[in-house]
Amino acid sequence: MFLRKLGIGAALAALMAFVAAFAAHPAIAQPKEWGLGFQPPASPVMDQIQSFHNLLLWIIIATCLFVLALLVWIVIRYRASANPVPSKVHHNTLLEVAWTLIPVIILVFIAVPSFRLLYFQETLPTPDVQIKAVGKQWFWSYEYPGSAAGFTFDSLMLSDEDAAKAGKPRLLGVDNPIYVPVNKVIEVETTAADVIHSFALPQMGVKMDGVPGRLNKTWFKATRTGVFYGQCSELCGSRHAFMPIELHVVTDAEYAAWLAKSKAEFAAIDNGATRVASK
Ligand SMILES: [Cu+2]
Repeated sequence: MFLRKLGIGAALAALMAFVAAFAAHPAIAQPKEWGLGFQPPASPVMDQIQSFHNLLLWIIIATCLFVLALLVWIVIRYRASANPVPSKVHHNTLLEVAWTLIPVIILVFIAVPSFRLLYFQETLPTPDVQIKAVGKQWFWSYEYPGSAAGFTFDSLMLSDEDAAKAGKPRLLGVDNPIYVPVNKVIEVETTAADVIHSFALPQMGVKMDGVPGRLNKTWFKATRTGVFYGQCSELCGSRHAFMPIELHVVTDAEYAAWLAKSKAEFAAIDNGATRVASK
């Protein structure tokens, strides 16, 4: 009895430690060991993706439990020893209508929030900032277009030693991160120079293929400041796993400072010449 109590106590303590670990890091911006579920969302789209995921999870759990219960019931109730003479009955109109209609109703119930989310993701609001991400084997090039601040730069993964020195996570930290202002609509144009890549930032709910010769568009609005990591999510060759994305979400003032610094550092090679500058 005492041991049992101790076991429950230990389990409770472990659970509380687990919850506390989560609570202590409400804005973990990268994958972590023993992580379960999504990283904490940081954009309205990801918020909705997560609630839709949670809704689906309950539907899936209920469906699995129902099917499991049916299986267990049939295996026990109709086993050979308990039911030596099997029934030869087949076709039951009511049952057949039910097992067709009920799944249809479940699917329609899922379709409504699913389409609503799809429209929300696919309808681009008027952007405050535009970024172009060009996938290359195996790094990202970014363009910040516009006649006032047009510039472009490459962003490569840091080596293990450099990442450790910079205090960045291994395989995720890059030499030149991208910066965006918080609470602003960021439009991301994606394309690629060689093979298909995919620009993915889990906490922003962004995953968009970069296809050579094509320009895809997606958007996000970061709801809090911080550093967020993503990775190329389309198998693009031997170093596919080593072209991470490092995003810094900062305040307007910090963004303006970074923009001025980067313009000087990376030189204005775009300068509005390759595209119509936004007014
Ligand atoms: Cu890639």
